Amino acid sequence: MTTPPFRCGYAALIGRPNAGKSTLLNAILGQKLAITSDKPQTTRNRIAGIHTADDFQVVLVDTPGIHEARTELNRAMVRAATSATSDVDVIVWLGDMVTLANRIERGEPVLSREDENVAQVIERSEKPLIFVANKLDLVPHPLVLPVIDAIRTRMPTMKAAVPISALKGDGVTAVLNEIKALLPEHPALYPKDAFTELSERFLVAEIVREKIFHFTEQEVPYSCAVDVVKFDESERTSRGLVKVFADIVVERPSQKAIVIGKGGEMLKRIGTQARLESESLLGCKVHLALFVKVEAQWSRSQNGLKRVGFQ
Ligand SMILES: Nc1nc2c(ncn2[C@@H]2O[C@H](COP(=O)(O)OP(=O)(O)OP(=O)(O)O)[C@@H](O)[C@H]2O)c(=O)[nH]1
Ligand SMILES: [Mg+2]
Repeated sequence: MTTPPFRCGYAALIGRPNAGKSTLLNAILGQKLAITSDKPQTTRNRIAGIHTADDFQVVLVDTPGIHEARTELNRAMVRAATSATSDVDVIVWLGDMVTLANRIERGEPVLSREDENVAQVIERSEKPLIFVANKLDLVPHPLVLPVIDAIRTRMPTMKAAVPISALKGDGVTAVLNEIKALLPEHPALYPKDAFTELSERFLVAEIVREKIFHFTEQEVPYSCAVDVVKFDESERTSRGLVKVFADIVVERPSQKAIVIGKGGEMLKRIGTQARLESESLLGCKVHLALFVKVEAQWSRSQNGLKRVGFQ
């Protein structure tokens, strides 16, 4: 009996904001890498995670949701998603079944203008496509096939469609099998136990940003950037301690007041939750010091964007 060849390559997770791309990445990795929230436009950068099995390895690239962008920051986010499609072997289009099935129930075309924007980005990439119908736990199952049929009509070269619930982990193995089938024969690019190339510094900044998304409302999370100014590991081996100093950059004094909260209560909440999660990520104690700074209109300036990782 001959063993099947090893396969290895890249797959991009593409879709509208809030479809569950980051949740699926975490479900596949079996641990949290990408931050998630119930608010759209949570992911801002390309987040790559590595999954290795006996006969294949895939680098999964989570991307910001594709949307109609108005600010510099949003345009940079959409560019990050669009450009990710050109560097991969496979595209996984995640659709939120709640919004797609609702359109069927209302007798509207399944794909809205926003979905069409996603379809066009995928079409231009000319990459093999897997459609993933996510949030299956929230929709009546008879609505699944009509949605998949509509996607197949729009994208006739689609290779596979998989209904899943990323949140519950249902169907995740089926997605992996479909991805594997489309990867090139190639030796592994990373060691078996590799999980990501992202720095701990970046991941801690993301954890803080996630807590801001969870605890604040309206425009506040969108106006926040987290900038780790010092990541001090000098006591990591001796005392099992990493000291992180980070700025939360907001755009207006009123937002600063919200992020700090009455008597500093909100900042304390954000800081405590972010510290606990950073400790489990780094596997040691973390001292996390957060400072809130105002930088007017950072999300509209080139300098501000550089700070959050966009050139
Ligand atoms: N019920 C249910 N909720 C889900 C499922 N997958 C994701 N969610 C929820 O949907 C919301 C958005 O999930 P994310 O993973 O942050 O979505 P995303 O596509 O990465 O969003 P952006 O980063 O904003 O583009 C979160 O509240 C998730 O918990 C699912 O299968 N079922
Ligand atoms: Mg995301």
